Formats: sequence, C-alpha cells, structure tokens
Amino acid sequence: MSIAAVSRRTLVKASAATMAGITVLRFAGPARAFQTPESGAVVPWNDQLADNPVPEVIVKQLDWESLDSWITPNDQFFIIKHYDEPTIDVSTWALQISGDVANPMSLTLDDLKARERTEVTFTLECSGNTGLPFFDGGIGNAVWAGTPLAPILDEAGVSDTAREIVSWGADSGEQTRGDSKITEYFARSLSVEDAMNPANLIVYEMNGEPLPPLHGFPARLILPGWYGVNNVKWLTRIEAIDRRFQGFFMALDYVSIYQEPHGDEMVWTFTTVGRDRLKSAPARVLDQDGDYLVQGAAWGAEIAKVEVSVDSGAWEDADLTTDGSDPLTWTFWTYDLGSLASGEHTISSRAISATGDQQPAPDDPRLATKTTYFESNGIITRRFTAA
Ligand SMILES: Nc1nc2c(c(=O)[nH]1)N[C@H]1C(S)=C(S)[C@@H](COP(=O)(O)O)O[C@H]1N2
Ligand SMILES: [Mo]
Repeated sequence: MSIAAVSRRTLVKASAATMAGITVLRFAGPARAFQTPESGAVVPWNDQLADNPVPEVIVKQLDWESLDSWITPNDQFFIIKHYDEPTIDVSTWALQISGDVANPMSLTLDDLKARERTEVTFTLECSGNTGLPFFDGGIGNAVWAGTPLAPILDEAGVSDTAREIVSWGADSGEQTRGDSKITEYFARSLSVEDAMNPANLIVYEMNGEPLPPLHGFPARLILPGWYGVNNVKWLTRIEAIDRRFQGFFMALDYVSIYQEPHGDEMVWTFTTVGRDRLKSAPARVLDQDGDYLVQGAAWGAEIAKVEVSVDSGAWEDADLTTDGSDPLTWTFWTYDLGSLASGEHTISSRAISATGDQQPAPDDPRLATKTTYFESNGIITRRFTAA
C-alpha cells in the first residue's frame, strides 16, 4: 500500500473521530495501550545501555522498560539535535519557500495554521537507533498536525529544472570541510518527486500541543515513512534547486556504507539514510508470580506477524495487541513465556511484513558488512534473569 493511500485512510479515521467528538480518545488511547496485567513486575534487562557520551546530541531516549502507552507522551519522546538549540522569535519567524520556484512565498505560523489541517499518527525512529551501545530509545509514536507540503510547493510553482527540495533548519554549527572550518546550517534534501508525496506535512502540533521547542517549534517537516533525520526541525527555508544537495548531513553524516555483491566482487556502496526499515524489539519482561510475559513493538511496514525466540529456540508467534495494518505506526505485541528455569535467558523478536519481508538477522550481508551504525534494523536479542 502506498504511503499516500495510508495517509488518506488515516485522515478519514481522524475526521470521523473528530465529528463524533472523541478526539481526546486518540491521545489517551486506552484501547491502544498494552493490555498490561494488573500484577507483574518489570524484570530489568541485564544488557542495560552504556553511558551516553553525547548527551547534548542524544538529549532524551524512550525508556523501553516503562513503555505502557501506544502514543508516546511529549515529555517521554526522544530528542536528537546535532547543534545547539536555535533561538527563534515566532513574532518575526516566517518559512521561506524559495529557489527555483515561480512564486517565492513567506509563510508565518498563522499562515501555516490557516491552511488545510492534516493529522498523521507516525512512529518516528532515528536511523542511528540500536546501532550504538548507548542508544536504543530513539523512537516514539505521536499524532502530528500541520499542513501538507505539496500544495505549498504547487503554489510556489517548482520549476521544471528543479531536481531537489532542500529543507533548512535554524540550527547551525561548525564543520570541517577539507582545510576549512565553516558554519553550516542543518539541512536535508529530497527529490522533487519524494517531496511532492501528499503525506508530507509541515507540522506545528505534536499530540495536540504546540510543537515543543526541542521538537522543532514553530514548524518541522514530518515525512511519514522516512527515518528521523529527514524530518527537519526548526524550519526556516524550503528551497528548490537544480542540482543535488551535498550538505554535511546528506553526504558525510547519515550515510550507510556497506558492501554489495556484484558478480564475484563485493563492492562498497554509499547511500544516504532514507525510508524506515522493517524492525521490532522486545520492550520489557513482566514477572507475574513466576509466569513471564514479554511485550514489544514492531514497525517500519505493515506488520503481519511478529515471532519470538527464547534462548535461541524455535520461532513462535507473538500476539499482536494493536492493529498492524498501518505501516506508519508501530504495532505492539506480547508473548507468554510461562514459567522459566531460574537463571539468565535471551529473547529475540523478528517482524514479518504484510508483503512477506522478514526483519533481517544480524548476519544479513548488508548489515554484516555495514561500517556505519545507521539503518541497523537487524534482529535484536535481549537478556534477563528469571528468579
Ligand atoms: N534542524 C534539525 N532537524 C533535525 C535534527 C537536527 O539536529 N536539526 N535532527 C534530526 C534527527 S537525526 C532526528 S532522529 C529527528 C529527531 O526528532 P525529535 O528530536 O523530535 O525526536 O530530528 C531530525 N531533524
Ligand atoms: Mo537521527
């Protein structure tokens, strides 16, 4: 199913809920929480995260062991920022639509709010998530509200010679390029075709609140289906250009480097971080008077099935506890472990999509040869101790 089709369906659902006056339910979402048993103590993972050496970049992470809500509340939502938080005065702020366009535009926050309003529930994941020993909580699921990007680009009249749309943030920092030190703004680009996807939003609300400062106030991109880095925060300028953009976060950082077989040769290849990949993770284990239960999440595609392997045993089906049909949102699952011999155990999970794709094992060639930590969607195994 195309992202565009999904976005239309999500829209219909959202407006039906609004008409019935139950908008609030989408945020509280008791039906979408884990069916957490009343009893049951969280069994801490033995493989806890290493100390975070970059707290100014990875500012906040999801805590899997306390995960109990399908919608991630704003104060628990992960935060990644590569430069210092920019200071933005919303009374003078306006988003520029510029470059290779017939009618450059300047849109204030009120202008954006006056346009068509669209909501999307989207699970945002940082492409670096689970690729580093101190980072496994770079994911969260929120209801984002804003206005579609495509009609704005249409009004601006992107010229036929334009190849890419570059989105610029207000945050900047020093980068070394060759022998020079330069000040560079955060920016990412998309092909014109990808930018025109009707699902893409310029977002000013998160879970019914104004976009919080660290999540990109006054406005950010939300590109449903794309890894975090593409969702540019603190937007200042959306620009059409007639060549390919090679900013630091496009060409040097957030690049996956891995080997691909070509005939007998393994050839190194380089691709900038793109769309979300099929993935799952065990979230937490609960001890219910000696009976164990594992809860987890799966995302990155329409989820048909999640399987669990205990102590490297056979793969068994987990129960999906939320609807797996929306590829834009994570699906929650549980699996009954029953009673367990006392001592350490391992749990692995793997997601299977509606089109039959399977979350890759860590020895999948693309993952095994990859030298950068981005787009690490291999099967995750965690350890805990049963009493
Ligand atoms: N302007 C700007 N946008 C940005 C970033 C940034 O550093 N500056 N980080 C990106 C990355 S790598 C991720 S994973 C997401 C994180 O969004 P969040 O902090 O709202 O969770 O924002 C993206 N957008
Ligand atoms: Mo990221």
